[in-house]
Amino acid sequence: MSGSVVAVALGAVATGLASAHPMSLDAPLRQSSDCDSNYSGCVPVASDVDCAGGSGNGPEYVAGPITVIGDDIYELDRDGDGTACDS
Ligand SMILES: [Ca+2]
Repeated sequence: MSGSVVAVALGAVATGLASAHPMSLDAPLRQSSDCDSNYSGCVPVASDVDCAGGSGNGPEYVAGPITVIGDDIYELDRDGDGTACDS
């Protein structure tokens, strides 16, 4: 139970940051409206993305493993080894 509480709290923080900062900062997010440039492969651009099959609450999900090539803005790489959704 405490794990899901932490996940919800992290999601709330991420949502707050996303709404406080428009996407037109200097982050390279304008290449496509479909895939997030912080990850190899195609991670959706959404208010939050979680690993498919995990305990995340979405609204978008992605199946790993995925390599983090920028900032892990969706906190998909929980163990910090550079590969997201690998466990
Ligand atoms: Ca990892």
